[in-house]
Amino acid sequence: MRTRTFRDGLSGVLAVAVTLGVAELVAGLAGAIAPVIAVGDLLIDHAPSWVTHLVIDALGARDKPVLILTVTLAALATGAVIGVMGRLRPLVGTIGFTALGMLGAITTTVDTPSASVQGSFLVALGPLIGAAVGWQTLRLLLRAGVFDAPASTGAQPMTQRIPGRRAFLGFTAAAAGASAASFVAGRRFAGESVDVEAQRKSLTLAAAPQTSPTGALDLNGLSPLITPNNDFYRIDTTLITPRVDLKTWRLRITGMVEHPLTISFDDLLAMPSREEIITLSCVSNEVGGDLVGNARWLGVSLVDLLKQAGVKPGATQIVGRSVDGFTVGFPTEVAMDGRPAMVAYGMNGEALPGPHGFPARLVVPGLYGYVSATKWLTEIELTTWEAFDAYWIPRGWAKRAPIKTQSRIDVPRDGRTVKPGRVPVAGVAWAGDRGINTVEVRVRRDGETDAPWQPARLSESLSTNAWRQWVVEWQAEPGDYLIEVRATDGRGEVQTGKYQRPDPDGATGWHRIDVRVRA
Ligand SMILES: Nc1nc2c(c(=O)[nH]1)N[C@H]1C(S)=C(S)[C@@H](COP(=O)(O)O)O[C@H]1N2
Ligand SMILES: [Mo]
Repeated sequence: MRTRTFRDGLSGVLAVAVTLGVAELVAGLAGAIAPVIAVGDLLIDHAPSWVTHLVIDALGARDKPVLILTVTLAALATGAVIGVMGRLRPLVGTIGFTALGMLGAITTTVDTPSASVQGSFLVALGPLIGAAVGWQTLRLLLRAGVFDAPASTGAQPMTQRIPGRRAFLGFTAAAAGASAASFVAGRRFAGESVDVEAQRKSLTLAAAPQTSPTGALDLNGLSPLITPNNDFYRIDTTLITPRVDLKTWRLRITGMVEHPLTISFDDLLAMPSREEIITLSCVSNEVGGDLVGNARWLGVSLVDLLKQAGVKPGATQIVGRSVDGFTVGFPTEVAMDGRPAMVAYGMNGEALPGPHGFPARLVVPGLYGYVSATKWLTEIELTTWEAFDAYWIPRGWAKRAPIKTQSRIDVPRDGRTVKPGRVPVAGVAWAGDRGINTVEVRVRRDGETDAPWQPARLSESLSTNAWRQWVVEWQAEPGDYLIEVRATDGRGEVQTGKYQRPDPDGATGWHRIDVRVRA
């Protein structure tokens, strides 16, 4: 009996594996999202934000693979239950696989990026076909799995034929193989449908030669003045990076405008371009954290685009929409106040990398990314401030989100022991679109309550929208020390030392490190 139960469970697991494999295959062929990903995305979008925070805190960058694995294991476990219950009650199998198919069909339809698929009919097809094939697989395996059935167990609908142990093993191996093969094929098709790297390479951009800026500080461990693309932090809600096809991509400008526009990538390239150095920061960045970077962005001025469309009076909010359904919203007056907000298609002299929003994204100096920096941008909608709340707003984050003044110590690292003598203390400081005037450092012996703030030497200011590097030469004597940093922005406002956590509108407080000096 126990081995029978095991075989039934295994049959159910394999039947669901076949379902997932076939769904993946059809999704790959149709350019749709695999159901496991779709369910994961919906969990991300609908989980209470405290759950999301717990998970991200516990798992860090591995949260996405773990989520995909969890959804897969949950599906397979459901299969085991359906298998065990389904032999005696075939209706359980029918209902179970119908439910799995429907769940997959609905979630993939909701989750599939609008830009990459023709019709949602095709998208829903994958999970439904997968479920049908999986259900038949289950019936076959359950029937094959009863080779040790005593003849007298009475009328059991699926136990008429007794093919034997070897047949069961053969069928399970075939099911496992079919599942794996369709999964691999599906991945292959999905990868081949849009080759983002090839498209990026095919572009020639009017970017200035990417020289290291004059006046940059160069010190081991100090963040470079321009963050290389590969080191630039990455934050988004998508489980798989959207692959946008340049040929079919369109940027639409809609809503409260005189002339709604639809712009192709070639149209965008043909417009006057500008290159701006802008520091982008995530609102989730902790004091001293690394969710911040500084890049040269190449693109078209947002104001130019808005002028072409003709913003109607009363359109107080600009909403950015991504192919993945993500949205941002920021005040129209922020875009119009002279700061170089743009639709960017280049980053540090290259086409925008896939993970950073290829082919185009919004970049608005002075605003945290979650209210402004829409990656894989597809629509800019003009509306009123009251009419719409973007993705993160109902999840508890502030609707107005200017970047707060922050400074970070890069060297020495927190907790390090250094040799006495001349020790450079260095880092970066940023203040949205307000610029950095001064940076000061305070070195205290452990237990000392007060010490003077010393001015740091700054790298040249690239623009008011970019961070500045800073350095102080410290004559270190043996002992234990606390080192703190604070910046003053271009308006003369000193960075507050009052600690506040990142939610709801950005962390404040001075970055502080512990350093030991030993001969
Ligand atoms: N489509 C999309 N765009 C997005 C996001 C997202 O989840 N989806 N995250 C935003 C957030 S919270 C930040 S901080 C920035 C990060 O941009 P980066 O990944 O290029 O550093 O992108 C913004 N744009
Ligand atoms: Mo963010």
